[in-house]
Amino acid sequence: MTDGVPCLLMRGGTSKGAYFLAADLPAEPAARDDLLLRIMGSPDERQIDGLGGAHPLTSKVAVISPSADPEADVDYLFLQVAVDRPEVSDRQNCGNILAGVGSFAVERGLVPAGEEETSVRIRMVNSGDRATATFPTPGGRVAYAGDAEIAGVPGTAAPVVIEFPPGAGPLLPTGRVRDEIDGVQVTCVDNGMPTVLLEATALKVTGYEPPEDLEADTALTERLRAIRLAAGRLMGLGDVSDTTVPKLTLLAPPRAGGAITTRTFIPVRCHTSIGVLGAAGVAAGLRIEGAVGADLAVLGTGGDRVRIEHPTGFLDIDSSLTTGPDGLPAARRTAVVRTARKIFDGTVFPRAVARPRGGHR
Ligand code: NQM
Repeated sequence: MTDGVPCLLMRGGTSKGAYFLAADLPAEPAARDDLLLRIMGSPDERQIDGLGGAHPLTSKVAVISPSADPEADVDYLFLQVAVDRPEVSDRQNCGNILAGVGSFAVERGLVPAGEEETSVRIRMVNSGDRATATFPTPGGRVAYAGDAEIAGVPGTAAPVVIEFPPGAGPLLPTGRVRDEIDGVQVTCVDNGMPTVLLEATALKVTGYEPPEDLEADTALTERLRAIRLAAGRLMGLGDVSDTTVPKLTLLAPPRAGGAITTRTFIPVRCHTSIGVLGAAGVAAGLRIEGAVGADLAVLGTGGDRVRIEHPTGFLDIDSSLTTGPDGLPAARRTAVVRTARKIFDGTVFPRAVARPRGGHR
């Protein structure tokens, strides 16, 4: 690996990550993860010796390969590289990094570009769910410049429209609309990302605080940690003490014309905006009668569209529900507009494997 690894660095939605062809990485997960830690500069809170940006939202990896699934063009495996711990996790998916997967597939020749726009059918390996990303490819080349604006990203860029067909798993993983944990009412929802919905005031905060104030509130973060561990078990995820799911979203009434205000813990840092699939869970939750937050929400008459307010603006997501065979609410359709941008395409050189100290005199 001293010759380096082909890598495309992209912003996907409000996240940034290193995108690789699976064939350019070791097939064996332990060897792959060791290499990715050395590429991203982990473990180190500044990630000074690698590509990582010293925050979970900028320490992400996409591994992409042609799909054997007849209903997909490519397989997308998302890997979260921890910043200050030597850990690489495949336990969660990422709908923001997903926004760059179709463009990457065209850039690397896995999918031919259309003359005007291209749709890429993606199998999301982490969850087994599917998505279709459609983006402009005038003259057969990916266009990154455009007029679409998303909160949390300066300027405008070409739109990437992502459609999510209903996933295979239940929308309400505990089988109930509400649960009570530690005296707090919660709704556990999974519309592509296991998420626990809570009312901010039930935790003695307003839900309008800046992320750094919430992160600094140790009474709150301790309480959330305990609730998350219990919710993980209720959701059938087992012991989640070392995993990044479920996420926790604090809900408060909207303040800027949207449907709801959110503050999302992912799960230790507080998101500066909100994840795409996390938002899909919130949007679905607000449509479920009796769910936590449903009575705080202002759902307009704009069809499927739900505007989720977050610390740096809002995310518009289309969400509609149906009733599943078990009589519980189930997702019918979820769709979102994101943008993505190729930042560099080149060769990344990983940090060398650490040698034991003191061998030479
Ligand atoms: O929920 C952050 C992000 C995400 C995940 C996180 C995401 C999603 O904003 O689909 O995109 O929740 O860890 O990139």
